[in-house]
Amino acid sequence: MKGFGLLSIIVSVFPAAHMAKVFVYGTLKKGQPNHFIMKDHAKGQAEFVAHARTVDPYPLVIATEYNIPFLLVLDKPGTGQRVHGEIYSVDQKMLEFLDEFEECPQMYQRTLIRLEVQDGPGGSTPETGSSIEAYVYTTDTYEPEWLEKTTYESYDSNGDHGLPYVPH
Ligand code: PCA
Repeated sequence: MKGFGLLSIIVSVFPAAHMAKVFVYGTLKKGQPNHFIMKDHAKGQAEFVAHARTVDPYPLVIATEYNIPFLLVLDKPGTGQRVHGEIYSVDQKMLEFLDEFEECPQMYQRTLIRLEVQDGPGGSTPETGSSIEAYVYTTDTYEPEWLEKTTYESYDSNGDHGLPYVPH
């Protein structure tokens, strides 16, 4: 059969083999303006794994005319806060959609970071307090003045910062 390669055999035997973990900290979180994407099966599969926070601190800032949240990767350790978010297990189709949606690699770059697992829904959730790696959309292409901005521990589009996300 055409296209029935080794990967498709592995995936059919171990469906989890092609799942990737993604940590979302911004508009993709529950209750935030782009969360609908994570629930849209036409875009692929995304299953909530657990709440988590970054092991290392990072500046999470809100920038551009659209009030977009960005996690900045700096070469200055210790700047920013331990950022809270949600880990999802996503299939290849969703990962590809998210890369396109997040304009990766032009606007964001998908990098691996270490997370401390907080509460999850149980079942196969990794243990609370354990550390796991997941992909996250960070950026290293920011304006110098973004470093002067307020940093947030937990993003909320409707927070009292008064900078709601502008869909575009
Ligand atoms: N979407 C991605 C990166 C920032 C954003 O708004 C997220 O929620 O993690």
